[in-house]
Amino acid sequence: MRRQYPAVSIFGVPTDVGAGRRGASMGPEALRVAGLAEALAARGIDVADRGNVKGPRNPWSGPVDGYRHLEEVVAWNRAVLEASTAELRQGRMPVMLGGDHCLAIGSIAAVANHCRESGKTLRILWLDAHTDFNTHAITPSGNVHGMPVACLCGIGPSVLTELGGTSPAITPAQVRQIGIRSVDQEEKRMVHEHGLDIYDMRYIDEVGMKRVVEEALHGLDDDTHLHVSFDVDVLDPSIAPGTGTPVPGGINYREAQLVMEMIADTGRLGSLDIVEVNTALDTGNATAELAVDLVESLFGKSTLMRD
Ligand code: HAR
Ligand code: MN
Ligand code: MN
Ligand code: MN
Repeated sequence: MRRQYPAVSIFGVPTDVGAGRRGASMGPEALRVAGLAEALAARGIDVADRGNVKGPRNPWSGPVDGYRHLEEVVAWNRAVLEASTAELRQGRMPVMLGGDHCLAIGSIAAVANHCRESGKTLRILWLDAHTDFNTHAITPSGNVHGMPVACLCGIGPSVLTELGGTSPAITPAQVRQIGIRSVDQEEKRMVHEHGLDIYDMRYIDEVGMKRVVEEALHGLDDDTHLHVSFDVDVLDPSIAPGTGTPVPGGINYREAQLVMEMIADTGRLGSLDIVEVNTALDTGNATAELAVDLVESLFGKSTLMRD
C-alpha cells in the first residue's frame, strides 16, 4: 500500500558561507545529478524543482565577533525562509538541498511559523555528527553551520534568532538529535544546560537504532509536523566521504536505512533539509547518490511492500 505524500518542492541552496571549507555550495547540483527529483517522481510523488534560491557569494573572510560571514548567512537564510514559507502556505513540502547546515535556521523558522499558524505540533529530527549548538562566545571556528540549533532556540545574534519574527522559533524540547559524536567542550555544557534530547553514537551502539528511533519519534500524532534535518556527516565517512567535517564512527548503511524507513512509517514527514554534501571532497558522486538512496526510503520505498 502506497502512502500518500504531499506535493514536494525542491530548492537548491548553493552556499558554503556557514562552513569552514569550500564546496558545499555544489551540493544542490550533486543531488540533482544523483537523480533526487526523478527518484521521488518514480515513487508517484508530485515533485517540482523550483531551482536555486539566491544569495551572496562567499567572501572567504575570517570571524568577526565570533561569526564568519554573518551578513551573508543572514541573506541566504532570508531567502530560504521566504521560499519555504511560500511552499508551506500552498500545502507543499519544502525540501532544501544544501549547502551548509546554516540554512536550517531559515528552513526551520519557516516551518515553526507554519506550525504556529496551522495549530500543528512541530517535531525536529536532527540527524548529524554534531549538535550544532555553538554560540559566538564559545565557537572554536566562527562557522555558523555549528550554531543553527542554538539560534533556533533563541541563542545567537538577533538577526538570526528573530529571522522568522518569533523568537525563539522553537524550544529544545521539540528537537531530537541522532548520530552525535562531536561536541565541543563548551558546547557540551550548553546542550546539557538546555536539555537537548541527544541520541549519541554510544547510545545507538548500546540499545540499537530501532529503539533509538522509536524513542525519538515517541509521542507523534496526527497533528505533528515532522521536520527532518539530514546532515550527511551523520553517516560514517567510509560510506559518505563527501562532506566538510567528517567524523569517524558514524551510522552505517543499514542503520541509516532503518532511520529513514521508520520515519516513513510515521507518515508525518512535513519538510526536509539535506545538507553538507561537499562534492569537492567526494569520491565520484557517492555521497549524493547515497543521500538519494536514503531519501527514497524516507519517502516510503521498501523491499517488500508493493508500490
Ligand atoms: N562544532 C564545530 C564548530 O562549531 C563543527 C561544526 C559543524 N559542522 C557541521 N555541522 N557540519 O554539523 O565549528
Ligand atoms: Mn550539522
Ligand atoms: Mn555535522
Ligand atoms: Mn504542514
